[in-house]
Amino acid sequence: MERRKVLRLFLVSSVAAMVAPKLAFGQKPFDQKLDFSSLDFGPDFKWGVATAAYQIEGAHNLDGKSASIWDTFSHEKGNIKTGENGDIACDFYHSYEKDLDLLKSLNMTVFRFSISWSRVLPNGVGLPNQKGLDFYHRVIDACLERGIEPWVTLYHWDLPQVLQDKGGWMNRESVAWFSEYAELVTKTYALKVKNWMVFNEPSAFTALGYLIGYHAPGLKGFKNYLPTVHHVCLCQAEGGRIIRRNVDDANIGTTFSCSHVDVLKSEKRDGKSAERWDVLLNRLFVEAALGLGYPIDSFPILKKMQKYIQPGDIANLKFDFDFIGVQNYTREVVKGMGIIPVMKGLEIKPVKRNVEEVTEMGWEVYPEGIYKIIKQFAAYEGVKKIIVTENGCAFPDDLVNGQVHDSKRIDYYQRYLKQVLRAKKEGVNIGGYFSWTLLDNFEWSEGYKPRFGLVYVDFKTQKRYLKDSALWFREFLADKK
Ligand code: GCO
Repeated sequence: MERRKVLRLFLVSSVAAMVAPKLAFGQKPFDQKLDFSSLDFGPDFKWGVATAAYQIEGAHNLDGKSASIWDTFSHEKGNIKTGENGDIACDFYHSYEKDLDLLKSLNMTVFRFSISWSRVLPNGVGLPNQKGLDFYHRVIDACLERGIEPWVTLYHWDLPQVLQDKGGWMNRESVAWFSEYAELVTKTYALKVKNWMVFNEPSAFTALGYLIGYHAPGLKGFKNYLPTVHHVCLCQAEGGRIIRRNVDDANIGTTFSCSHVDVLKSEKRDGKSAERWDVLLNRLFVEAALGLGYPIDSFPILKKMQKYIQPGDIANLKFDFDFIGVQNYTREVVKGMGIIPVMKGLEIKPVKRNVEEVTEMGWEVYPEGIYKIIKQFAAYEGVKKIIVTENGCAFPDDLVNGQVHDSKRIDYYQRYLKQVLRAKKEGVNIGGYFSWTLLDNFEWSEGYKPRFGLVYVDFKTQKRYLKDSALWFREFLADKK
């Protein structure tokens, strides 16, 4: 419940927990007839899953890897609701072949994963760790051997702790550090990996980690957030240029956590808050990449970023990405705070809403939201193609006789996919859809409790079990074979 709530300052939704309808013995949970099929998305549409290094790999200090800010943060008491950490996670470091076999069995052909910076550059810069580089060679080779495309995210939140000790993203030197990391990785895998993403959700990791302190490294305040935003925006574009230089025929994108923003009532101050929330969540990073600069008029506190901007920076924020990754789960509903601005320029008031359906994260199930946010991003002239690089849901899963009848998760996917297809049929150039996620994994400050996976992981035994939602995708994608 907390992550998005914290980020949007607590929108409270109190909903009686829905009890998943029990299935009659032997009834397939996906007999529901759909009025569309995977063929409607076209023969070139990419179907896959998204994952992240810290959330699945484990091997947190093995074979030369140094600590990331998430290793540090998850070991600090009180930061993780369940007191858990990613030391072992799904042990993907050792089980990657088995997990990629599972992915292939679902008729999916894309595996999106991130590289752990501190695994390949334990000092953050300088001497590479060959064992770390070799691990990702093994993962990429295992993908290719199975006819799966590796899609690599350069940065999914796990900054080397040694760099955070020098100020991390707040330090202007982070641009040089990130460039050195991107050079190493793109040159190492240039011949095997053609699909790249620079960042995963900059609006999330900058606000959660440097404004609100809910994620690693746990810092708060605009004095930490604003330099972080600017340096990350510089790296977003520089990372694109580095990939373009080092990888022939690269398909280069970057991903954005984004949600349609609605106002609770049509009061003037609600509209102002919705506009500011739309900037923080949806516009700030994509508009920088598109050469539109920073939307200061809609979020005046961004003026304070000026002192971190050096001559030539604004021009360097722009990069011509081949695709934009849209990552959507829910929608945001905001209400103005007329009396005491909660965070200076960000006046958002928690709203009590009785929503019909809410996931285990407390996020409203609002399928039309993915259609609306795709259309919002597609409306930018510079956006050439959209890939839904994350969409999925956490619901409580019961493992019974090796099966998980997760009908609510199947229903969620069917309804969200219908809205993605709606946008595509209206002419939006949508090139793919990646489920978040393959395996139940470490859900950041919520630990392992929220299960997003298509595959159930018994973390005591590390055994995997295909949920009904995985079986549904296998059948849904069988048409495409
Ligand atoms: C994100 C991250 C993922 C999350 C997923 C579920 O989008 O925040 O990319 O790491 O685990 O979104 O919250």
